[in-house]
Amino acid sequence: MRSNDGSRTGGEILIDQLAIHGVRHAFCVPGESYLAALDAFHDSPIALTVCRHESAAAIMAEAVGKTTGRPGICFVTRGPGATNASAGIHIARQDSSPMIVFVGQVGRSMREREAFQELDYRAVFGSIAKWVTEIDDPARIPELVSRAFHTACNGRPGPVVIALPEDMLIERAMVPDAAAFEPVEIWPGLTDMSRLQKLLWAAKRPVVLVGGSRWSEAATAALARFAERFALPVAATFRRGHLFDALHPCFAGDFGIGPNPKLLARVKGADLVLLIGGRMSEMPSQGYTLFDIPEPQMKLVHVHPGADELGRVYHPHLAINAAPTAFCSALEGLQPPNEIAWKGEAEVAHADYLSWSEQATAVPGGVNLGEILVWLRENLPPDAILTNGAGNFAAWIHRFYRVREFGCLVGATSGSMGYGFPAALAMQTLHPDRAVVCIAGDGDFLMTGQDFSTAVQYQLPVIVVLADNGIYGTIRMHQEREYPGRVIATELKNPDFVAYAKAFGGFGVQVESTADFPAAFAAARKSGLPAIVHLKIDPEAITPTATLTGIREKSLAGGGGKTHRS
Ligand SMILES: Cc1ncc(C[n+]2csc(CCOP(=O)(O)OP(=O)(O)O)c2C)c(N)n1
Ligand SMILES: [Mg+2]
Repeated sequence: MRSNDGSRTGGEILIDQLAIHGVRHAFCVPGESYLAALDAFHDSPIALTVCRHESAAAIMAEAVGKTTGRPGICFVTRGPGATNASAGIHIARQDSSPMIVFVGQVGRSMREREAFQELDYRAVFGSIAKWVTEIDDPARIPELVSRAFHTACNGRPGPVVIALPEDMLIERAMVPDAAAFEPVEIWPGLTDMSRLQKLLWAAKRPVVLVGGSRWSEAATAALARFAERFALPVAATFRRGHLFDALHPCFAGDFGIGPNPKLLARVKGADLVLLIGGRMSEMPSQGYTLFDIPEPQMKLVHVHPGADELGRVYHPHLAINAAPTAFCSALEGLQPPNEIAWKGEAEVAHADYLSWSEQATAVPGGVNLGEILVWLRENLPPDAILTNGAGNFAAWIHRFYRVREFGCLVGATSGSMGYGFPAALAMQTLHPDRAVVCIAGDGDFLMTGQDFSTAVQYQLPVIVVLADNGIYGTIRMHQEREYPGRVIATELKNPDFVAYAKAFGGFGVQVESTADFPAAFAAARKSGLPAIVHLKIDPEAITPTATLTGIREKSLAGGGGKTHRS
């Protein structure tokens, strides 16, 4: 209850700051450690979603940060609540997403006694979060929360963790609010842009790679115009397919795990690579084999909002410290050469992409995930949002689905299983009128599948297309490659996923043949409920082009594996 003497509790001051900074949604698992903050939500305009597990709550917040560019907000209790949330915090770090996690803390007078669920958050999250702090004085909440918003968004975005001692949240203070924050734009210098222009004028075989965060719809549109004017092939790095329309005539394809060999050859053969926003980390760099380290064999122009990322792994020929938003708008000022040396290459690259992704490959079993992704790309509206976690099933998404609009593919570049389902819930919360489809593996889904109840509770009609092959397929694939025939700890005994969906109050349908998918999907949509479309996938169909037995036999013929990871 608000008092009328002008003073506010720490909890009230805190939630007021969130509203001022533009927060509309927050995600939590409650704890007695932050009851006073919860109580302040009661009268606030912020919609609070209560979840079943902190990993889901943290992933939902991360997905909001990832797709809006403004910090996603999550509240968790101390100790086990905080450690449960750590997966989402790690994703926000690796994926460069702005996020603020508020964590309960023991009362100030008890600290350092290892009181009930006490943790030293600075130590626990010190190497994951961008900044960790603990607020001791309610009068400093406006200052420190304002800093948290700026820190989460500025430069390379990332997660901030703020611990809230229980007694601090009920203490009263008279303190003015902070002003609303805005992320600080980072513009490239004029010299940067004229050097880039010179490099482009001298190039023979340039390619553009896009990734990272700090993009916007306007930035992707500006990039598309630049690509058209310069006839440049543009590829999207691992799980960043939403940064370039897959049917744009300059789109060269998805550049993640197992890219189109023609695209790989194109990037390897480029004399100029313009890398915008990404870090070119392990997955897109094909295990750090693509560019020589530290001196890339081609001219690398690296555009990144975080100054610390420039020269961290690769020494760029030209380093531009800029956010993709500002950089792409500055691209409008560049002039293409009169004679484009690489004329026609974007068309060839796009044709290579189209033929690589056009038709699903044949796989063993009654259900072909590739054909289902082809059906989805042809039948979902262009603004439908696809989300995914990690597992081999994702290979079919990246190869066959065609992402058309900004924000329409939401995945974890950190490869965190369990990501897709909570991310779908977050997307449906932000966009109640859009179709949201989560493509999940059987292992992947059950890492956060308990929050199916959250979908039902908040009437979020997401559709999970669940590729059930009865194994932790990715690991089994590596196992057969490295230790052929020695299967261990990769087999799964699954629940009846249709009954699972129904037990929670959702809709479930099983698909045993590809031809049955369209009707099953239509029934799921028509139900208006959170739904699971349960695909029975043959475990032999381990990638779009390889079978488990094939991998095992190849490995046995080659002398028993234990060669290398790939
Ligand atoms: C949180 C987490 N734990 C473990 C892993 C290691 N891992 C990567 S893929 C995978 C198996 C995925 O299985 P499933 O979701 O069934 O997909 P499939 O590969 O069978 O298509 C595992 C265990 C991970 N990436 N993330
Ligand atoms: Mg599986």
